[in-house]
Amino acid sequence: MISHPALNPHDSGVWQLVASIGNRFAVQGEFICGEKIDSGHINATYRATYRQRDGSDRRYIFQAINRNVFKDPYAVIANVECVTRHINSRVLRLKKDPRGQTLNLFPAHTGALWVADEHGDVWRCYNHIEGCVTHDIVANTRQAYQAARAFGSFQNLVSDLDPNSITVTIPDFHHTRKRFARLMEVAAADPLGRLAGVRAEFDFIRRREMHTGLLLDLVQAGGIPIRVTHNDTKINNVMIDAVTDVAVCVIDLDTVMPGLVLHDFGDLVRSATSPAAEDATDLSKVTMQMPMFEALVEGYLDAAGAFINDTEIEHLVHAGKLMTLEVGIRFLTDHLEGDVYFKTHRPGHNLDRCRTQLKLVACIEALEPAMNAIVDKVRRSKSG
Ligand code: GN1
Ligand code: MG
Repeated sequence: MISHPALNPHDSGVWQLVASIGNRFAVQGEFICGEKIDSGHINATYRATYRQRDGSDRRYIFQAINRNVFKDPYAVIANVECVTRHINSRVLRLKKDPRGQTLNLFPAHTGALWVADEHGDVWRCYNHIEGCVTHDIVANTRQAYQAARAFGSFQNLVSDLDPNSITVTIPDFHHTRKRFARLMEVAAADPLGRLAGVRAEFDFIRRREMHTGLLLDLVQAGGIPIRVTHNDTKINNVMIDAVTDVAVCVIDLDTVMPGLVLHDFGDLVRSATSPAAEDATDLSKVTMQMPMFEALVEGYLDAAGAFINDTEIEHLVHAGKLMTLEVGIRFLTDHLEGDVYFKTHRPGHNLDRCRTQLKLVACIEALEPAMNAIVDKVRRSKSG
């Protein structure tokens, strides 16, 4: 369900909408144009261009927070503020950032970092990261390496932030065991009678219940720590320089919460190793590309080497399988519930998405020993 029926992308009122939201933020210049950005399954996102006094153009992102997903949008904004402020101060100190290409929230005229509109939607404004693109599918190993390094550096930059300073905005977001249990509940109720059509997918998931608790048990046993993590490290959540393929910064910080770095790495494996789209219908195109996986491990360990522990490294492959399974579970649950969580663009969209995930899980299972051998090789090359 999209929580913004008034914001239909085909609505000719897009410009007026963007201009009127923009008016309420402290952005400089004269409004030139606005457009909807159709990326992401959750929020409504717009880009606006403002002409400056010197004739140059400056762009901003306005985003309405999906209230169905984020019950407390103000807590989301507070988390984002905390993390961007922390990262910006560290980036300025450590790395220098001459182009100012980090994510920043812009204040409203009220001084707050948000604007609430007449529909009750809560908006925020970010600078637009210039010269960059996002990729739904990784085109080459350089992009995979760069994306993994970017998320590893992000984790590194927030590694000295107290997890208690971040609010849990979606409880149990990556509690895979609970995600599994929820699917079982919804399947038992089968509110729309869709279960009969998804028996194969449902049984595939059911046979893998034993995987859902392994990392949770390791946390309980003290083997892996809770850190501040991104929690939505899908490949299109990293801005990549359009010319050089260098990753410039990670975006979509809404799900930053206390969590496991393995979930972040696992979601990269899920989203950056297959050459097929997440909603592809030709499942023969969904494969695990080992060179992409190797590039992810390289990039990730180059950045995360500073803080990651051995148990975490030993579970990188498991994490990839787990996150792919978890998202498959979530897509199937949403399909059975009537597509109430993820935005969909066609009937059966969530089921198609679920099928690509399960196909990728099967590919990972077939290659698990080889993938673990790659992790070992890369790890040895870094310590040697
Ligand atoms: C959603 O917003 P987006 O499209 O980056 C979802 C992720 C899923 C992803 C699947 C808050 O991410 O958890 O992994 O779709 N975000 C939320 O593509 O649920
Ligand atoms: Mg998101």
